[in-house]
Amino acid sequence: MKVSEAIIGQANGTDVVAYTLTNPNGISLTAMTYGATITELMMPDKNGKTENVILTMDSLDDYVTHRPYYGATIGRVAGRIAKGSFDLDGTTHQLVVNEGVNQLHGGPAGLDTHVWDAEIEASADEASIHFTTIDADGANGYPGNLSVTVSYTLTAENEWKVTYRATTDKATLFNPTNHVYFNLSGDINRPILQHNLQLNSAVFAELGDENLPTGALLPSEGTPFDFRSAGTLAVAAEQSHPQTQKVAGFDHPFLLQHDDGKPDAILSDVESGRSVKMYTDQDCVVIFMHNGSVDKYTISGSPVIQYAGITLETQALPDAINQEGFGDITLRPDEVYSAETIYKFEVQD
Ligand code: G6D
Repeated sequence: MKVSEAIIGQANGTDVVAYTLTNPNGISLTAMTYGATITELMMPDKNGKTENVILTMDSLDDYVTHRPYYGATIGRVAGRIAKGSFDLDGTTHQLVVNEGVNQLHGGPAGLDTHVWDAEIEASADEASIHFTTIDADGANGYPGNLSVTVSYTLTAENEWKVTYRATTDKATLFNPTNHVYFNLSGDINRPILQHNLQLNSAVFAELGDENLPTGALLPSEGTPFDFRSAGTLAVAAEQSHPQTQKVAGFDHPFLLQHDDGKPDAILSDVESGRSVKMYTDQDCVVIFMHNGSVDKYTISGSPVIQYAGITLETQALPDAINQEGFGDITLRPDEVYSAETIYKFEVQD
């Protein structure tokens, strides 16, 4: 495995380093210390043409200025926390809110705004970037000094492994994810509506006001949310279902069934022959179809189109701390948080 690195600028007064890992099959992954963000995933198509298959901003400054979350490590808590408030061990905590009265993606100074430290580990079969950061007690309103390691590993089997490990000195919350957007066509101006999705999920979480979960977990049978058999994403965007109409597609958590050995999700693009199989130990995957942009910006001189990419954000269900039956996202001093998601890239003729 080949490894290279370069300083690409500064953020928070600190040099930002980008690392590129390349495997023997022509797949390369680039990730930077700002936000422990994956910024490029180059892979061949069925004709051997190598292109970037994720959404990438033009510059580090654009990531800092616009905070698009593209490829970023999100935390302490992915998604929304209603009113930025939660009770833990008899204490009510008020977080710093950054979307109306709610907190989104860990708040205004979330983990995606950190410049992380990084170490490289490489062997013949794989190479890893181990990103580490400390989120201080009280940051964005969260209790506890949180120590986080996120590792990106590229293997000779064409897998991108994302593993998290975290500890805290006080009871806190932790529910991270990676906010990578895939566009397997390699062309950011080709919407992902013709991508195929197969998802091992029979239940999705209903969204209410302010895109907060209502707490209802609904069966996907007979709705645009049922991708147990592969189908095109256009179905979701064009179907007249109240939940897809609400957000012009998906912005929803899907509960995963985890059948041993089967991918939890398969995203594919027939024209390029590219596909990515997703395997995770997390309860759910939030799928957002870039239905709208979080800010006004251009990439290669053009505004980003609707449906320019699709996320597969593996995590616990959003707002779990405030929703009965959504899982436990507390992390305590005597615990070590660990999670893993694997994206395996393939090309079919
Ligand atoms: C919007 O509601 C969506 C989120 O799910 C997404 O993560 C964000 O845009 C980038 O707020």
